[in-house]
Amino acid sequence: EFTDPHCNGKQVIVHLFEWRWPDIALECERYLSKKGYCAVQVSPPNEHVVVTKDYPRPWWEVYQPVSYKLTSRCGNEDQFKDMVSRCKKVGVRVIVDGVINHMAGLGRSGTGTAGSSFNSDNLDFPGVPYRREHFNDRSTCPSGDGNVNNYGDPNNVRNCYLVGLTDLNQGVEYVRDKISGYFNNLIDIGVSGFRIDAAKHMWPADISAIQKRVKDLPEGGKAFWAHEVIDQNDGAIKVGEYTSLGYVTEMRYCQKIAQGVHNFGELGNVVDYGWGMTPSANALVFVDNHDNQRGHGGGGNLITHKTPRDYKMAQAFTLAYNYGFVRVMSSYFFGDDSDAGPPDKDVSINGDGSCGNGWVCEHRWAPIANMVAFRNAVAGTGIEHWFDSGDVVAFARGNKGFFAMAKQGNLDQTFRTGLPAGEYCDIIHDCQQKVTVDGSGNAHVHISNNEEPIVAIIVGGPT
Ligand code: QV4
Ligand code: CA
Repeated sequence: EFTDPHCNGKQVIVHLFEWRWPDIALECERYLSKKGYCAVQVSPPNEHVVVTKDYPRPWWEVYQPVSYKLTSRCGNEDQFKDMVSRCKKVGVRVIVDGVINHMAGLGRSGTGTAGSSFNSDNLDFPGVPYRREHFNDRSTCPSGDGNVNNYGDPNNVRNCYLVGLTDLNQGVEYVRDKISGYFNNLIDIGVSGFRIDAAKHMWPADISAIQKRVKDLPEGGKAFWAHEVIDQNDGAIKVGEYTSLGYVTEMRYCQKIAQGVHNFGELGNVVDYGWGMTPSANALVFVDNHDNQRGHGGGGNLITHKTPRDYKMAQAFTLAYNYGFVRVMSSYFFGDDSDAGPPDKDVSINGDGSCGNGWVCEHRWAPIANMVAFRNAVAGTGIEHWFDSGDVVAFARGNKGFFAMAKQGNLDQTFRTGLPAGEYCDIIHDCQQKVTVDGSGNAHVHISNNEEPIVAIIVGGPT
């Protein structure tokens, strides 16, 4: 019942990280709807702290809530409502990043982005209002300094303060009501689902109790839920504790796809259930996310937009493969400064469709954007005709699509595609080359040694 983000079969969501609401509304209308994206995950829309001390406006200030009023660094309530309705009108759903594990961090006080006063050290958030009795205290947190510091102990992970963030007690009825009230307000506005921030730091039973108070969508059916649970086989908490509540983030995939792109011989094992990876039907899958691309949340060896050729291969493969529900990351440039906030400028669109003003827009890179149609077209099919030579990987998705990738480029090879005979457009290169499938389902594939050494064709695609 949690498996459908109400997208009429569309299979891919995009995270427009720290985009402002007017830019997202435009992007839904001018791009996401046309490329077949199902939904956009937006940054937390609720009131948060304004960090200026030590660092001017870091990106992570939006993860320190002050209230559930809808004015954030991304825009005000009217802009938020306008975005949701304009996206929905063109068939793109909005998924909100729900920060409900905690409020602002210790040591912070003053006024939030919507004008509410607050004082973290006094556990006082009048904009909700939350008071001391709504937070976890040391009686249930087994940690010397009150912070999460022992991932081997669920009580420590869930009842203590994550990096000093004042930890709400979701076991309290009043807290459940406030959080579900916030979500219900968003559903009334037209929001279709939630990414639950720091779900690992909340008890699954408490999340479930909150979900039960959240209304169905006006169009029918339950909201889409994706729980952020970082499980790298390195602690007591497992993604499996959350799969009955919705999708769970599968962080191990980030490592696996990076290994696979570095050595194509590993791509056949990119999903390793023996390693504890979550079943496909429960997995929210991505090449990187806003945390690990800048070394937060465990970081690790992964691929980001900073190595575009590898990134295109990783993301295109992920969209072609049949594991999980895919979220595409869309970033802004940040150089070596991992605290740097988003550009203080609109998302501008260049003549060639790429973005300017510091926005990366991976979701517009052709091998990524055009593979959204591929994944939509092949939904429900399996992997067939797998070929893997160490430098080359190719496979079909049922008799609906065929995908090939050559690490060094310079490929001229005949493959079984399993597709009906005909002439198909290579969607990776906007139809600059065609692929002819013969009567026995074979096709000769040419890949040059360029920035996107990939070919993909689909039944029913552009001709
Ligand atoms: C500092 C000290 C602490 C001290 C505290 C209080 O480091 O030791 O206790 O002050 O005095 C920021 C700062 C951090 C600061 C904290 C509190 O980086 O140094 O603590 O604020 O003021 C993002 C960032 C965090 C940021 C946080 C809140 O990643 O760096 O903390 O926002 O602004 C784990 C979790 C996982 C989490 C991941 C990052 O299991 O749930 O770490 N991922 C999600 C989000 C992530 C976000 C949060 C959770 C918190 O994806 O972006 O953290 O909402 O793996
Ligand atoms: Ca908690």
